Amino acid sequence: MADPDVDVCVVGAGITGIYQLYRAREAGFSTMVLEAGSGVGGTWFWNRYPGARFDSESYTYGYLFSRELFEEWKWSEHFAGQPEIERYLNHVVDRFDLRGSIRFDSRVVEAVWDDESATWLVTTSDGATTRTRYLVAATGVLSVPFFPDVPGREDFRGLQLHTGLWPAEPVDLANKRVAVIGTGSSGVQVVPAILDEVASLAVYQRRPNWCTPLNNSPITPEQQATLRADFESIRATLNTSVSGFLHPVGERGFADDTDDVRREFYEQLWQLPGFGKLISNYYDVTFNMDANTSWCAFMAGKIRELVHDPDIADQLIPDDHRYGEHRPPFVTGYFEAFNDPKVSLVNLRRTPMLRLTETGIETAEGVRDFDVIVWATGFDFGTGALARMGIRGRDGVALNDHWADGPSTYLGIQTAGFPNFFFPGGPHAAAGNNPRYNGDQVDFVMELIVAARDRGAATIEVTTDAEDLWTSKIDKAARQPPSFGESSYYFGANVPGKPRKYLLNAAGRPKLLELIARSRANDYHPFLLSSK
Ligand code: NA7
Repeated sequence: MADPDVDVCVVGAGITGIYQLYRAREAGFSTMVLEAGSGVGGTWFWNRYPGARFDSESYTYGYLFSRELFEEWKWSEHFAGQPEIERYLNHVVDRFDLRGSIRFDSRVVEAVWDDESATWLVTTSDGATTRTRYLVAATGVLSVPFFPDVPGREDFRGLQLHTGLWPAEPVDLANKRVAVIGTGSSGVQVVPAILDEVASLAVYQRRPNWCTPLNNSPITPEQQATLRADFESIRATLNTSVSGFLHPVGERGFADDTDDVRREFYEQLWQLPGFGKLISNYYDVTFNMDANTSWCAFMAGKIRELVHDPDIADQLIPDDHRYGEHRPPFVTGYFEAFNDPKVSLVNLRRTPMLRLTETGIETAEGVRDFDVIVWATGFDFGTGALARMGIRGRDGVALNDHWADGPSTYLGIQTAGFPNFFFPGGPHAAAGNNPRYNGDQVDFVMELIVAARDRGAATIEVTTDAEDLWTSKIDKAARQPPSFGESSYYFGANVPGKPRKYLLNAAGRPKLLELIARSRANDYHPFLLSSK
């Protein structure tokens, strides 16, 4: 019978994978991480486009498992940029001596369960194999860049870049004619960041999003001191809050205030950092249509103030979805960029994109020439990476067949028929500040693996009944406000042919924590820990 090379094989050295490695090593398991990139960081390794930065507060996104780490790392800004994030993750890996357990440039192409030995055989693109007792895919939800199928993409003779695959070496955009396609969180970050450099910038927008100011600022020495002093209370809040943020949840409803008070409240919200505008808003802003319409009217007014050309302003205001129906991006100088004569807006709903040519982009209005085209067109969200790993469970069943109609899971942690396989931070995971929620899942995965070791069990596998129940609960909850809308990528709507199935955890973090506690109290039911 084949013996495993390692106890735990983690795929991906992003935020979740690094934490999984740390916890598995701490628990005394031999552990190896297979990482496709040449460095650590995952999403924060690949998304190195100009302007890439957190829109969760830096100190709420970083790790909380070590007070010393929290105290010694001084984030420079409330919302750190990508280079600082990458430095932080490298610091963590070196500080806890984790680098030696990570094999870089190793993309997993196949992972096959062997019933006989109760192990997974994992193959990477270089042909190397690793046999492991437990396989943990920490492959993230935003890790497979999506390119729309626009005819002629291979004809364009200039440079094409995707925000999610930005090269490590500097890209010279000086005096270049640049097109940015897509106006999600990435597109709206990249536009103002490259504006000064480029000769001209055309923004190809299909649907505008409800963008609000990020309101970033440096962290002052006084704030640094307060953060350190408040570590325990910050950690306690982040470990229990529904969203995984520090922003207090709004307690007043829309009907509690008069128009005048609302206006003043909206002005205060507009000045709040990041997700404060959503979390500290009226508690009913996402599901009371009067509240939503009122807040949207306020934001539309702000956009009209910021953008000088009224026609452009109108086109930047969403008209097809309520606030909170799509993931709201946060911006710094995005709307103002449209006041620069170098910047133009191409409204793809008025003039659809037809094809790329050798020199540029052709729409219904003709061809515009470019030196560089930036695809800010998002990701195959949630299941993209898992679908490309060649995973086969019991009886050779492919994960892609098991999930042909979209993912089915228990707690976003396991799926039936795939023993000893976990995917914290994957489909049915975070509906909030990702590292917090994903960390809850990693902690529970470790607890299960330790329990299996303690009782000499060879396999951990969730029951089909539990998976069906949880998945139907998620699917049902996902179709009721205040969930994201079915036209968002959270339902896979951005990738043609992908099943429309909810990819986050609509039941929320409290439910996840409740069911984890219940499982712990019931001898880990509905996970079966078996000798084989
Ligand atoms: P998103 O948020 O998925 O945004 C992708 C953008 O690309 C969005 O504006 C799309 O327009 C646009 N898009 C997609 N396909 C096309 C085509 N065919 N033509 C024109 N425009 C297109 O990805 P991001 O990278 O910005 O952000 C991902 C996450 O990173 C974000 O949610 C945060 O969690 C951080 P559409 O809205 O579909 O009309």
